[in-house]
Formats: sequence, structure tokens, C-alpha cells
Amino acid sequence: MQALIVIDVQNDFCEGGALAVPGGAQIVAGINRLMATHDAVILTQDWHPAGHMSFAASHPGRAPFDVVDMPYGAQVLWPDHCVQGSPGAAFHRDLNVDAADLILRKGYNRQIDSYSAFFENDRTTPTGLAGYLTTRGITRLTMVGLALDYCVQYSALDARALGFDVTVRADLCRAIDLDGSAQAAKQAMHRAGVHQETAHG
Ligand code: VGL
Ligand code: ZN
Repeated sequence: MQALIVIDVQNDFCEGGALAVPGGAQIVAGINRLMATHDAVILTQDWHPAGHMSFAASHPGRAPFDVVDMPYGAQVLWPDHCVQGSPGAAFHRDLNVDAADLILRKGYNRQIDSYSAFFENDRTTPTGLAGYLTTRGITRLTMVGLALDYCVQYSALDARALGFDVTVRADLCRAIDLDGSAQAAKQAMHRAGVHQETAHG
């Protein structure tokens, strides 16, 4: 069983959004096409309460993209984004949401960010996705979406650590790319045994 995991294809990560990833909307059509070739389709949705601790506005004197120490380690501060129920948190209007078996929300704990679809940024609090996949007999994952260097990377590395076979379709991802983070993410995924395909072949 092979699942397609579509990471955070939401308005705030697309052009015009609060944390727009360059080229974000370009990947939607290709992702929709890929859904038909997988046994299961899972969408993740970044889903923060107002005043989330990953927001720079929650830290007086700090600006977006500053890095602060949180109890669980270093945390990049972001502009307010993907606030629960807001238009920015909605999926891109062209994404085929109807094809999803599961929509997994993450980042809903005010004190902890969650880049990965499997564990929050404390690296220990599970989202439940591993159990869902395992109980459905899913062993192989294809990952696409936003952003390559944050939520896609963290999800892919956790999936490898959990024993899944993981392919990231880099052509159907886009990166935020802070200080070379896109290249670093590709190298880290390579080292972890994540297959990275640039086109379907
Ligand atoms: C993401 C930063 C903050 C992502 C989510 O989806 O990659 N990045 N929240
Ligand atoms: Zn977020």
C-alpha cells in the first residue's frame, strides 16, 4: 500500500498568503494528477490557534524569521499564518480535497510548533499519523507540498525514522529557503535514505 501525503497546500503558503512560498500554487495541478496513482491520499493542514508561540507577534521585540529558544529547542518565528478557521488556513481552492481519505491537522497546541506530520517540534508528541498508516497497512509514502525545507523535510525524516519507504517529489514541492535551508534539507533527506525524484519516471 502506497500513500500520497500532501503537506500544507494552504492559502497562506501560496502567492498572496501570509507566509507565501515562491511558486507554491504551481504545484497544485501536478499533485491532483498524482492522487489517482496512490492507494490512499492524506492531506495535512497547518492549524494554529491565534497567538501561537511560533508567531513572532507572540514574542515582544522579535521579528519574523528571528530564531528563539523554546523549551524544546530552537524555533524560527513566523508571521501569523494558518490561523484556525481563517481563509489563509484553507486549502488552495484548486486542490482536490475531495480525493482525501484523511485530513490531518497539526500545530494546534499553542506552546509547540509542529512541522512534521508525525511528531510536534518537541520531537516526542505524536500526531497519530504513524498509527493510522500502520493500521491501514501502508508502508510506502510519496510526499509533496509546502514547504520542502520545513514541513516536508521534517515529515520525510520522521517517516524514515519510523521505517517507512519515503519518496519526496521535489518537483511538486517548493521551499522557503532561509539561509540555504533548501539545499540543507535535500542533503539531510538524502543522508536519511529518502528517495528524491524530480519528475515522474
Ligand atoms: C510551515 C513554517 C511554519 C510549513 C508551517 O508548512 O512548511 N513552515 N509553519
Ligand atoms: Zn505553521
